[in-house]
Amino acid sequence: MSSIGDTFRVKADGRRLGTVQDPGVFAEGAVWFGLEADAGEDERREGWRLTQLTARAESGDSLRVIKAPQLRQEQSDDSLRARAADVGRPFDIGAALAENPLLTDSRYRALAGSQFSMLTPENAFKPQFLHPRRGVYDFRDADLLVRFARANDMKVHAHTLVWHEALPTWMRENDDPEEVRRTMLRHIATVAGHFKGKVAEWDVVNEPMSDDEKSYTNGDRGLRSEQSPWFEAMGEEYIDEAFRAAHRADPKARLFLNEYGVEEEGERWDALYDLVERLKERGVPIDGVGFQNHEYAPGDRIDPETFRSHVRDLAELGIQARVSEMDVPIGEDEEDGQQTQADEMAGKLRVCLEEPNCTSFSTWGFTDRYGSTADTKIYPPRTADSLPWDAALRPKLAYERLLEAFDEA
Ligand code: 9MR
Repeated sequence: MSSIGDTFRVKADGRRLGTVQDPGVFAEGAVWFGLEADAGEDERREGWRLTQLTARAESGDSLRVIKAPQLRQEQSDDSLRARAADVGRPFDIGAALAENPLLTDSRYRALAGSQFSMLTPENAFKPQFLHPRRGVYDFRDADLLVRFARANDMKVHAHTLVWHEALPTWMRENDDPEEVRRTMLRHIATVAGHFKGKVAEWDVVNEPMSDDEKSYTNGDRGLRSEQSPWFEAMGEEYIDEAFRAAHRADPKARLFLNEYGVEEEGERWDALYDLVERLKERGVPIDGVGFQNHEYAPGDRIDPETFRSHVRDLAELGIQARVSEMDVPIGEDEEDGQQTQADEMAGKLRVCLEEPNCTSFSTWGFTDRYGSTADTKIYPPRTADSLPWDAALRPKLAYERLLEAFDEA
């Protein structure tokens, strides 16, 4: 890879593969090497081991090895978190954060530590990364995020203990129900135990509701079945067991169930509500429900009042709510899209601020520079446009509207 002006040239085995726009990777005059040795969840591979890495300076330049950067960031009165601190009750403003930009991009780091009072690890707490082989745990990236939070007085909303995605291959391989149950319980005990006292909240169960029409009529009560090894092995009871195990491991952590597509009316929301009601009846220690609020398509834009009615329904059950992963792509029409994005985000924040059982508002990332809605499968890759800061880390209209929503509260 070579960098010429604001362009990268990529070569492999002497062949030119193409060029990509440099979003400022070398702006700080430093290069960070990152290597992924995990075989991922798709393929059965043994993985590999790096034994040597050589860096060489060309034509008389010198090389210096940099250790991890300073984690503590300067605070400012003019920030989302300063506004959230003035709400008059505990209320957190958060974003999903990733360890790589946190280490390598000082402007990302500065905004992350000064604008938010809460962080959700975007990927680092997922079983795929924390528990790559049976009984082998790797907490390094996750611990870095916890240290960053601590250095900046931020809470950690940990994500996630039990999900049907982001699993290491070995976790999917077993189909003895008793073994699957033991795996889940051991994973929760070890992971929630490791972070005991260091995280404020957990998404204990992520996305348990089904996308398949049939699940709402065939007796599965709207729960995701075949894709989930946990449901396959234990039925609905996996949810009870997961919450009980998380509570045993970290009794002070607030425990959430996190879901998408339940902001709107419909059988998905009804089924989720019924599930929470059953959990409460059975004495399961669930504290709250996260509404992800991904608005990937125009049809995902749900009237804030509908969302409010769901938050209130949960209040009656003694359950908290939060906006957990909001992002709103702006689409084709730039100007219109910016406005819509700002209105959608501020509308949900306003409701959350007005409903006493709504405890936090988080976006999924905060800058388009590292947004999860980027399309890297096409060439040239398309950057995300769904978050309150743009790819150059400039605040967008959405950021201004979020600040205003706090001021009106
Ligand atoms: O943003 C995350 C992306 O980097 C991961 O590849 C993906 C699979 O683990 O998960 C994304 O985050 C998801 C979150 O964990 C759960 N709700 C939907 C989020 C966006 O896809």
